[in-house]
Amino acid sequence: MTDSTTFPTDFLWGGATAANQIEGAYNEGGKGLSIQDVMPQGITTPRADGPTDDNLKQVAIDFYHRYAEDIALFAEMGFKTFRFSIAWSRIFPLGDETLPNEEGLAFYDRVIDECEKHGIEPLVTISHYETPLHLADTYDGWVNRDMIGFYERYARVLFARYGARVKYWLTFNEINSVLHAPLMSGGINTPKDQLSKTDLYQAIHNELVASALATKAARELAPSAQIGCMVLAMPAYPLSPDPDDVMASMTTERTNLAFGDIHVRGEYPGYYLRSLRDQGVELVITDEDRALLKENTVDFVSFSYYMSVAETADESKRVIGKGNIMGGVRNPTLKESEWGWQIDPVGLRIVLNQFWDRWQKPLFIVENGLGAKDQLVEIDGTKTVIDDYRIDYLNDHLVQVGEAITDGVDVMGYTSWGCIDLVSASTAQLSKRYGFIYVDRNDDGSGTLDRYKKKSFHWYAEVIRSNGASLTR
Ligand code: BGP
Repeated sequence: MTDSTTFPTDFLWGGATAANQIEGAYNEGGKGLSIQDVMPQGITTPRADGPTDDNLKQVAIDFYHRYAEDIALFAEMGFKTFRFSIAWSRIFPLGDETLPNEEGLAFYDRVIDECEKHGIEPLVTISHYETPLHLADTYDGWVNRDMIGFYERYARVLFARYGARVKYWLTFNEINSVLHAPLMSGGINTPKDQLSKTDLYQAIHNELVASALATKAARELAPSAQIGCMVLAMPAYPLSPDPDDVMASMTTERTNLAFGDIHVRGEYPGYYLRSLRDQGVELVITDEDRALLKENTVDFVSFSYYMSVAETADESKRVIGKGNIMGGVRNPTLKESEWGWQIDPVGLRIVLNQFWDRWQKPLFIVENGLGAKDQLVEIDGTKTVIDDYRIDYLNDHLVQVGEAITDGVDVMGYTSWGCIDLVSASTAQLSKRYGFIYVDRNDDGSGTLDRYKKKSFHWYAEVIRSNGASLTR
């Protein structure tokens, strides 16, 4: 048992989702197409030319029509917060228009109404892997500087409309993932193997400036809002104590840490500038960009954490494992999930301490969870899933969050990923389930879409009710 005072009384317990993975209704309510509508198999295959019927995201779990029922279930678990994203193409169907789509805005009014009804604090991601397709096709996504203006206009519309009701905002989901998944993360249409380093790093710069501009806009339009960056956290341990391995692990970690450094400190770190020079990359950075980055740093740092990796300077020992978008060198000491993601609860404590030591900003774990195959069973006439494996994963990670809090780390909250089953980002499967709530839909699209409470539903409700005291060590 953890000490019941470990978690602060205002700790934001909850769950996380993204529009394209739950909403469905891909062509309703005036919504335009997004890049997800041409990614029927996630990042496992090249994009399609247009929407195809095999794309589970066209219906997803039909949150667009069932949001009230779903948010009521979250409330039943005692959620203090619910993380969702706004589909950019519902608000600006093409992305480069000047006027927003009122029907899209009204949908999120209703979602926020429902959260308020249950006393749930919305946590909104402005851009979560769902760039309007037109922006990818016409501008090559974030490679083009015009994107900064389109994003700023979109963010301003959101702050003006919801700023008084939504306190917590994230500018870009896993902003560092653009290094590995340029289309999904950066709306970049040029295939990864044809994308120049200069275009890739210019896209990153453009996103960072846009993130700063969103922070600036929030200060004007939604003064009570708090703005966070969101990074994919994946510690890279040295595979051996050889100093070359330690240096290699530091270099790998810095490819991710740079994004937090820039959001928190407002400038490019020296190691990042050196890496650009070493790669022969020259960026277009204006004095105005520099000032924007410096003057509009974030209020908090949020991150996803699923796994760690190892790193080594010895090419012959670089055995690459699977993993969240980027993966890395396999750690022989860890077990892995059915999808080959290595499971490392202590890594979460390490990340929390590292980020706190480095940035001294409140930290928010906005994604963590286990993708697993579930078996729906009937017990005493009630359908459920006995998901002890998921409970164990979440319990062990939350115990480490408690340890980090005891270490003195300022942790704002924890939203487990896919609190209701949803379509996977990387593989676009529904059978890779993360939820406390089972959704009856299969990879072939069959199913009733009915919702069932898993064993973990009741377990998480008790964790929240007891503010972490019910966790088992
Ligand atoms: C993160 C994404 C999410 C989510 C999660 C799990 O990278 O932010 O959108 O899907 O990983 O990954 P997957 O769906 O591939 O299992």
